[in-house]
Amino acid sequence: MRFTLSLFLLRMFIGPILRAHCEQDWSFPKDFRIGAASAAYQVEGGWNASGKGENNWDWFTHNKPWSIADQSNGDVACDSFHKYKEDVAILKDIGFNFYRFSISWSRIFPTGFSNKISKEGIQYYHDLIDELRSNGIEPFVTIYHWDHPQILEQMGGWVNELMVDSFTDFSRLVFQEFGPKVKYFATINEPSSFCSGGYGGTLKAPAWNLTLNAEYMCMHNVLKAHAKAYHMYDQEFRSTQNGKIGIVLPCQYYFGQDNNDTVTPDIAFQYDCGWMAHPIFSKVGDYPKIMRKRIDENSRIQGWPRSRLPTFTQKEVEYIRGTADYFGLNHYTSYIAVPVKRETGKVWENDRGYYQTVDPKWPVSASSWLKVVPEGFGNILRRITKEYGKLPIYVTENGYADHGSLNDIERIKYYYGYLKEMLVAINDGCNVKVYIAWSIIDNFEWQDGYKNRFGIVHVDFNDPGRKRTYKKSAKWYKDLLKSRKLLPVHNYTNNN
Ligand code: PNW
Repeated sequence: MRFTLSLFLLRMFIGPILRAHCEQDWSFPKDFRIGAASAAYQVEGGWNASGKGENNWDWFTHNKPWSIADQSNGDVACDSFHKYKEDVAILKDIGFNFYRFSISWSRIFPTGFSNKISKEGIQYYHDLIDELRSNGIEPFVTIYHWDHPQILEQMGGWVNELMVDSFTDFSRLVFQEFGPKVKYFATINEPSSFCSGGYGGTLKAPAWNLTLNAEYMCMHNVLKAHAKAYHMYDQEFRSTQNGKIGIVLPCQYYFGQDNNDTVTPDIAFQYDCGWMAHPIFSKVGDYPKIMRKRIDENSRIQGWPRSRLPTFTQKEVEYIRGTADYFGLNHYTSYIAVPVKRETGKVWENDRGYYQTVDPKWPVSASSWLKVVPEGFGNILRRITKEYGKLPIYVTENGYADHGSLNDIERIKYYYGYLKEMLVAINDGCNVKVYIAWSIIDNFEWQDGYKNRFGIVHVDFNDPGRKRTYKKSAKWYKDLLKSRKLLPVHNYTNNN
């Protein structure tokens, strides 16, 4: 009894002192800015409000509901179309510096084309931006986060080069209308997610499942569309609006099967990240050499008349190269890249020559693709810096999925681990200037519907009022933003 009591006292009093000494002071640099994110289709709802046109995700979820885990859709979602003031109040109360959100294309161009503009659609974004600014929160606008007018999808979507001009028209309107009040733009969110998931696979709209074919064509047009919007901003808007514009790329980290294999992780980096980043951020531009070589070779062996990986002209290579003021990085998880043996003259497996797996020891999340690997975050920041130089990196998304618990300690642990690795990477010389958490509120998680939740604020999707409730992680962020320091997880594990 005596022994237990003294042990208890020892833990009560000595523990915190010991911990305080062992824990480093993880402060954020002075000019570092922290925000939270969402995307139009995932939060807005109001799918046909105020004359909004039908988009590809409206069509996909209404016509192929079996594609979504809980057969749900974004018709109402978080109802942020009506409740945006509440969202802004939450952002302000937690203390975020940034709000990254996207513009619903078919809310602005209901017919899909730029000759008919919805005044009400535009007004919604003016109201949201004004509300943010009057509360001291910097708006960060993603022009395109996966939803486009369904008519454009019927015409082939991103596989049709027509999309390049359609996207440019949409971007021009966004700059004209919102540019005077918005200093941070991202053209397109995560091209590989919808090119591979939507045109190459079945996970995202339109689920064409044309693997290793349509996804390359999609990316080709995305890169052209991005570059065209960037040049337009440069030539027509930058001098008066003076903002920053870039693109948001998902780059995960690849470890080798063992420490001796440094080659396969490198190849995996080029396929996962370089496919989008090399044409824009490398000194020479164009697709990574390894992709060119392996896909050209596979296409030849398979009897295609030309490579399935399209080619840019030298003029196009130059036009796309350097079209970003920052590197927008979405990072969530890591993988292990395992090489696949190949005989001369045979095809490279998956065009890549490796497959990806995970370490069973990595902690899991509610999303099957998301394992918790904080050191991978530091590694990818250092890898991007090494590969593309010191351009500022904005972490535009990072977050953790569970099933919606308010007591979300695992999410706090995730954020603590990942942010700590980011601070180490900054210390190592990575030029990271912005960090944006995904997501401010629970929302429509694409093919996972409302089953998997990324919010630091809970949303009750059974309540017509879509009540918002802070999770523990929201309180953690509030304390972090006040102190501008990483706060130890153990302070939040008790019921405080
Ligand atoms: C992002 N991966 O998608 C999207 O930008 C968000 O809209 C989405 O809600 C969020 O992450 C969570 O899923 C990703 O496989 C999808 O590594 C897949 C991956 C990463 C990001």
